[in-house]
Amino acid sequence: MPGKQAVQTICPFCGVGCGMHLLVDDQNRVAAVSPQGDHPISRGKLCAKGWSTPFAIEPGDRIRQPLIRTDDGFRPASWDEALEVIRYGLLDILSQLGPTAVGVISSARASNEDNYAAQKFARAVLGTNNIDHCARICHSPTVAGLKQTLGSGAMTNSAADIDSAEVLVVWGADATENHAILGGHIIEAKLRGATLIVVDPRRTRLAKLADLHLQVKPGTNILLVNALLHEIFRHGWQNQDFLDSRCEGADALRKSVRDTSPTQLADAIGVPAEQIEAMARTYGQANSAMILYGMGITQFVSGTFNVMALSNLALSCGQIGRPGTGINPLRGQNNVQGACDMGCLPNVYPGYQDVADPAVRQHVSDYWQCPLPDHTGLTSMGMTQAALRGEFKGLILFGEDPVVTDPDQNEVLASLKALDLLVVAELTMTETARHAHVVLPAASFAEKNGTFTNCERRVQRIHQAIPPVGEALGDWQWLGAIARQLGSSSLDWTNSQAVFDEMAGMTPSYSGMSYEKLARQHGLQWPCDDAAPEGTPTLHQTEFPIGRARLIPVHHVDIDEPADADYPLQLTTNRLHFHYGCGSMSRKSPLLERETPDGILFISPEDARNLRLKNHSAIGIRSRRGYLETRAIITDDLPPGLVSMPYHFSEAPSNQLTNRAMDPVSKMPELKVCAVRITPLPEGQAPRTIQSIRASAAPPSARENS
Ligand SMILES: Nc1nc2c(c(=O)[nH]1)N[C@H]1C(S)=C(S)[C@@H](COP(=O)(O)OP(=O)(O)OC[C@H]3O[C@@H](n4cnc5c(=O)[nH]c(N)nc54)[C@H](O)[C@@H]3O)O[C@H]1N2
Ligand SMILES: Nc1nc2c(c(=O)[nH]1)N[C@H]1C(S)=C(S)[C@@H](COP(=O)(O)OP(=O)(O)OC[C@H]3O[C@@H](n4cnc5c(=O)[nH]c(N)nc54)[C@H](O)[C@@H]3O)O[C@H]1N2
Ligand code: SF4
Ligand SMILES: [Mo]
Repeated sequence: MPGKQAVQTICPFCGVGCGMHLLVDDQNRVAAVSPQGDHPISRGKLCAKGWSTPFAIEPGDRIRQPLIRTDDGFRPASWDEALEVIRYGLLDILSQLGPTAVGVISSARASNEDNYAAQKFARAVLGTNNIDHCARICHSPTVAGLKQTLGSGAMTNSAADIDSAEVLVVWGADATENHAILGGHIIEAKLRGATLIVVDPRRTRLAKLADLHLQVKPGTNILLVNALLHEIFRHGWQNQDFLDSRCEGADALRKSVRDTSPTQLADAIGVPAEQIEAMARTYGQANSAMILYGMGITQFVSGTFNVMALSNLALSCGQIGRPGTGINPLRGQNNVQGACDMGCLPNVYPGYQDVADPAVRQHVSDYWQCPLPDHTGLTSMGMTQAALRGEFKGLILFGEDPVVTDPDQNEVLASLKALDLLVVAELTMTETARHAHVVLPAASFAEKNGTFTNCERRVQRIHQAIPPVGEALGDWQWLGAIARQLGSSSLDWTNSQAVFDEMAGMTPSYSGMSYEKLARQHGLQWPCDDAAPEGTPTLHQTEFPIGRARLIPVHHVDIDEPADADYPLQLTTNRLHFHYGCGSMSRKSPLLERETPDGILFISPEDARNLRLKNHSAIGIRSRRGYLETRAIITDDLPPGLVSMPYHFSEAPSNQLTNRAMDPVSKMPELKVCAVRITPLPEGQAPRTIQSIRASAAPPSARENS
């Protein structure tokens, strides 16, 4: 394209990690994108969000310089002044309450370099393991569950395996909406003759194409796995050689599913026994079968057990360690795999090295040349809850919008208000940034160098295409500036390559990687080390990191808040293809924005009839925690009794309603099901935004202040 420069990079939205070029015009703006034709996953394609990248980062409403809170809003400030406010605030809290009262929430949207810097900042500069990020409410049960059963909590296989699998099981994932390019690969696999099985309470697009759709009741995943295992063992479809040579615990597992026959459990699961038997037959007898799973497994109080159940199923049939098989968590954010790998978790250093292990701690302490805290830190919601108890006072948060994306919005707001210091580094003024004491301007992915790690463990380079907007800095850079204010030079790198090299020097699974090697091909899949210098597309081929895989029997756990007389409908939350996360990037695109109205609730024709709703009727929705108003869309994709809302809309945020009851192992809140009551709004009355509902409910004095 004449007058335009094409810079090779990776899509900044989801974990598929599609390859794109940013086309930069002569005024140094990203004018357009084009797909990378030779990219191994995206193969010359992008989804609607990828194509809309220029809108997501455009300079119009970007934060251009630091902002400091005043009585009636924010005032622009210099970096020096903002850093001084942060230094003063942090030192004040540290001197009064010590390092357990401060912490960092980092960003799965930012680079590996940014995330490495964030956890090093928390540990080496602040002296705390209070470091976490959105994986907590996404795939933390995967990290916890697969670590126990396989020794590694990542996708075992690669996206390319979708092309060769004989059977594809899509379990609690809406891949055509949320991993669109992979969703396309799944459709292609179906067209070439693969068998497609979908397990989902909603009739997703893939469910409509599937050979078998098990429309389960929400929260019954373990029952279904155990019924499948019962059937598989009964018919001898298990892979006994694999169980004998590579696993432990097979006998106990087999005993635990003795009384879980499809006929016994069909009613509880909500599908006919014949469907369960058919699924067991297809999966149990497949030569190669690949499980792809998502939030329909993890976002439950039973999240970790759900993941372990899937692991039991794949291991029992020996569907792991070969091409076209595996247990594959579809990691969500563009760099959530990387943010976990970098150790932005309260219990592990980079490469999942345990902070509680004294030998590991000594090693990291020697590498960083500083003392390190010895106890596990708080999770993200652990920090906000400690804030409500007055035990946690200072939070540095970047690239997340918990006011919109964490469960139980009213409690999130109360906890942010309880902080003495909230620093938010963002691209735009998000709902969370509005509550900050200091807002810092962050550079977008187009304005910095670095790496993202996609869902199949592929570490890929992003290249700076344009200068940062205004005075924005990359996240590792402003973190380094705060560290220097606090007298530490431990984040003083000269460029992103230096950050990467330091990280690779302490992260075994990245130890064979360098920017030079990553540039030679389309990235490298970890582990990449002396034993596997070209990376590892398929994990666990000959052994597991823990030697033999562990089969651990798991039993059904009830959902925390079933429907009852007061709140008679179950609400689940999902995503829309055209919007992303809190919406702060995707909703800047007029093309994406025109595809959906502002906030919606999907409801079955039967429930709509009972409530006398028409399509697009205005409704109020109440749960035990909150209330909001929106419009109903009637669809037979949902069964009676279940309604569904996306969570992308800050004016109708489904997280007003959601339940923060947590999985005791991973601390994952139950975002996938809570109980609600719906009332039609009077004829002619439009739904109010949550902001106006809040303003009208506030006492007059509070109204004047807001
Ligand atoms: N367009 C778009 N794409 C995205 C995102 C986005 O916001 N927008 N976000 C990204 C992120 S962060 C993530 S984590 C991924 C998430 O991608 P997905 O995992 O696909 O996310 P969800 O749509 O939240 O939930 C998946 C499915 O779980 C089903 N489900 C609910 N309860 C149950 C149950 O009990 N059992 C089973 N088997 N299924 C159940 C829901 O009906 C839904 O279809 O998407 C990523 N991609
Ligand atoms: N009800 C309900 N709630 C959910 C879910 C659900 O299924 N249901 N899913 C949960 C899941 S899986 C997830 S992952 C979370 C996601 O929750 P969040 O992580 O809060 O959501 P995002 O929209 O990805 O927010 C990322 C922010 O990062 C900013 N950003 C992008 N790039 C950069 C960068 O390089 N630097 C900085 N500093 N900022 C940047 C963007 O402007 C955006 O505002 O939501 C969770 N919430
Ligand atoms: S599938 Fe994901 S990575 Fe690919 S273009 Fe769409 S949002 Fe970007
Ligand atoms: Mo996620």
